[in-house]
Amino acid sequence: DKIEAAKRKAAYRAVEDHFRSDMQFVGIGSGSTIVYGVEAIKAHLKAHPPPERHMNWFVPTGWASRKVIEQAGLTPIAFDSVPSDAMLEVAFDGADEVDEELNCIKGGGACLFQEKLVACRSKKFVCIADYRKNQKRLLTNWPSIPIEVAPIAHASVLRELKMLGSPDPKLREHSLAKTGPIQTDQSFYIIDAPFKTLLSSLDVKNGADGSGKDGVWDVETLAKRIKEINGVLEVGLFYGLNGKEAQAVGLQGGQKPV
Ligand code: DER
Repeated sequence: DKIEAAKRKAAYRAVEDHFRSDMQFVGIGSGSTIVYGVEAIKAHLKAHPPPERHMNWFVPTGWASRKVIEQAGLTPIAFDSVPSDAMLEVAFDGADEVDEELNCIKGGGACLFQEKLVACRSKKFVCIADYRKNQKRLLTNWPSIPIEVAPIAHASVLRELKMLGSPDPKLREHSLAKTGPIQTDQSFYIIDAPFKTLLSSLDVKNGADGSGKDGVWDVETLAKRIKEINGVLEVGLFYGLNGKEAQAVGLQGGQKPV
């Protein structure tokens, strides 16, 4: 259908523009869009075989991501098995929402901790997102910020988030498959915290105040404040820039998250 076609087109374009067969370490994100990204990488390797004896290693961002790599017949390598002095040439991943500066909300799939770990260890982070994700500001369409927290701290993190202006932060429960909260690949919990639409750094440059007055924040300030809360492992806000490129088939481009 239209959305799947858009995801596939964005994925093939992202791989065409940013993947080369001679790359050694490539990060693979989580979610449904990245499946098309892996399919495109597989096709690329078939059409452009790597040099003799060259090894392409793919770094997953969680259990599901590893399965996608294996099912495509590609070779996974655990993040902590990559030589410590090596950077990944590129990481491909999806997002739940992307703003005009390519800041992202991530964590819809509860994999944000390893996704940010892999993205930040890559020379380039390529976000593959179809037109639905593309908004002027974050929290326009996607309702809340996913946050990974230590189970023992979840109640105190909820309280702190309310003090930062989140009207109704919630532990992510699995309505169908499991009673009680979902657990991540780190056996942590996810809190989804709604906030007012997040200002971009462009808004701030134009004089808007994102310091949290009346619950209005800019992406970077809020991400840092949430990350500082005791018990928070990671926040599903990817921000920072190093060049960007918006494609007709959907947003994808180089972005260095902080
Ligand atoms: O959790 C994430 O950040 C994922 O990238 C995910 O939310 C994107 O999922 P989708 O590609 O299925 O929309």
